[in-house]
Amino acid sequence: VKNFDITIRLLGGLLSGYQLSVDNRLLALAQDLGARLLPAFNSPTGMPYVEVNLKTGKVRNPRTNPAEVGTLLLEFGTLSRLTGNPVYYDKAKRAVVALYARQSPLGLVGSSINVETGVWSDSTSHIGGGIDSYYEYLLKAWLLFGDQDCKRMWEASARAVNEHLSEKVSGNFWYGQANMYTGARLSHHFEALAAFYPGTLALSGDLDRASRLQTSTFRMWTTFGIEPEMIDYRSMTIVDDGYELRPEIIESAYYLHHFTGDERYREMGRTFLRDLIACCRTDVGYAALSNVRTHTRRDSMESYFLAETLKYLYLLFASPGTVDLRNHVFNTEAHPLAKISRR
Ligand code: DMJ
Repeated sequence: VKNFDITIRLLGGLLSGYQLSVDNRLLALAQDLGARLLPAFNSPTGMPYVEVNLKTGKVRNPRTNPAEVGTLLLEFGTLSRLTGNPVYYDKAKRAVVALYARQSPLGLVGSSINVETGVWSDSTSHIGGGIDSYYEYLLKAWLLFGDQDCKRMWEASARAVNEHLSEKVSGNFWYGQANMYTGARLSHHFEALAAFYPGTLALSGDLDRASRLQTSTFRMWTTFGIEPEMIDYRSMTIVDDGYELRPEIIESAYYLHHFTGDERYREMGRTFLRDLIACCRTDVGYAALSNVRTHTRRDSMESYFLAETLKYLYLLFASPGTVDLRNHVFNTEAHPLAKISRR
């Protein structure tokens, strides 16, 4: 299995389910799964291999990315707190520290790294898919566990990202692609996956950048009637014309509404819901689109549509206290995890 996907979807789901139900069978399953995933971390750098065999512990695929290395600490850390066994927290923390130690002097990370050599094989820096939730988890690990190392890593990373990746184009605020060593701008693409960032910025207290970026991403949605997978924000043209039923822009609207109470984020939510129903609804579910221009549908619906897209849409309109964000964080698959004190 892929360590990253199984961790954020299944381990996160089991842990969240356990905390909500206090059904010990879920914690037992989480512990069994966590122990079977641990061999993934047995690399020379401590960063996990992409794949691990749950029966044999055999690992493969040393070429990974920051998201797959850095999006494990909420789940493995919660497992440690619930079981009293520090090994899960320690392995996941060591991995993210090993990655952070390999950032460039500018404070940026690249798109692809080898867990055996620690060498970057792609030095393109951005906040989109493959890097995105690395930043999200630095912030959230500080919020959930009070981890001061994660606080420092988040603050330094957010500064570098703002300095080298953000730009203003025709009055709109965006984040694009740059070389991690030189800061040279490589492209001006914004993908649907990167629309998580206003939510993360809002959670960190940076409501100014959060609201400006959300205004831009909402424009990305409304310009095309639904959100393309990737645009060039200088020309406002489509680079990738699919729509994968993604949650990120809705997730960010939820956080922004939660922290500001501004009704315009619920207005955005009405637009998202209206367009989802018009473009994607079928008799048996909601379909991803292969083309946002023609509304051509794929015969597919990813599980995150239920776990995240609909959940954040619901939460956007639910009463603000439905999930208490002072005591919970959502993992990157929208499973709420509760703060727990160390045993
Ligand atoms: C989800 O699996 C997670 O949100 C992940 O962090 C990014 N990709 C999908 C949703 O788009």
